[in-house]
Amino acid sequence: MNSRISELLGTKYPIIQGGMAWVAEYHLAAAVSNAGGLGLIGAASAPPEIVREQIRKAKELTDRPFGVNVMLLNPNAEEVAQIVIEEGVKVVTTGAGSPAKFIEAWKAAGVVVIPVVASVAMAKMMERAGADAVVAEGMESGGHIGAQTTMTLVPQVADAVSIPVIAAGGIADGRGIAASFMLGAEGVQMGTRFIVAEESIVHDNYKERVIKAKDIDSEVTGSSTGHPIRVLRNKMSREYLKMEKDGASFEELEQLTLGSLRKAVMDGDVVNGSLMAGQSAGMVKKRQTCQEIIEELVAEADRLLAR
Ligand code: TUI
Repeated sequence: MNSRISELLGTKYPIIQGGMAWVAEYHLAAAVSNAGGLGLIGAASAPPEIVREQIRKAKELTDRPFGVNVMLLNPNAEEVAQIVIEEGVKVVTTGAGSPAKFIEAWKAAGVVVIPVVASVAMAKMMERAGADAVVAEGMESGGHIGAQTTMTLVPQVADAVSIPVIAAGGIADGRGIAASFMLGAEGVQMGTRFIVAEESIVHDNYKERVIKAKDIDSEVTGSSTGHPIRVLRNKMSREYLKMEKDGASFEELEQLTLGSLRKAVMDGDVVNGSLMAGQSAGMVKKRQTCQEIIEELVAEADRLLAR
């Protein structure tokens, strides 16, 4: 599994933990980095000073490299982009838009820049703008998604760019990692499997819902708003989809989901909260420490790749 990605990241393994909103806080990020992967703090819509605090706390828990995911729909993204530089963060990933205007400053500060892309066009644009690698994320992922599947997106992106490609979306075990390498990726990013990690601060109810999830429990809300979000089915998602079908406005839909991810992650409200998770939830069967997860992934992928 050695690749350009582990070299670029300065990690033992080319495995990145997704920068999930509310879920990817410093305990999880540090645990993944200590286990040999790259942990990420998900800045999501957090106030910039909270992101700074999260970075400082992660530094207390690990000497290994970790990163920050900058969510570009966040009105404070510019401030977060600056904090990442001030705090000497090694790696930045971005989501839900184009980070083009930040890349020059990040590169000048020596930050490794890895945009998440959902199309070949975006991957090429990011390579031209100076990105070090891209995460090609398929629509199997949880949260905000594009329209292509991992199986088709990864090889097309790998053919289109010379920088290394990291596969994401639908990967939750060593088989997914081995398959990603076969598709031309040199690393993987995984979110859903880490939701249930022992070090993850996610409420037990949410973790149990992920563990109990079946293959068909995943659905996509928000397609009508231009911001499709993959979640596990519950009362909230059913209400949302019904309102969408009945032609609800963007504002009405926003009102319904306001604070709903926080409700699920922090309060364990798995009925009215938003349970973001990927299609791989059906493959996530048990709680483990990040060390156990990563060791299992690596052993399984190595065995398959050696065959
Ligand atoms: O960013 C994600 N996943 C996320 S962000 C998030 S927080 C959120 N909450 C409410 C509404 C919206 C977001 C939850 N999950 N994944 C990375 C990702 N990026 N997936 C797809 C994309 C993407 C899409 C379009 C990247 C670039 C892009 O470019 C369009 C353009 O031309 O700007």
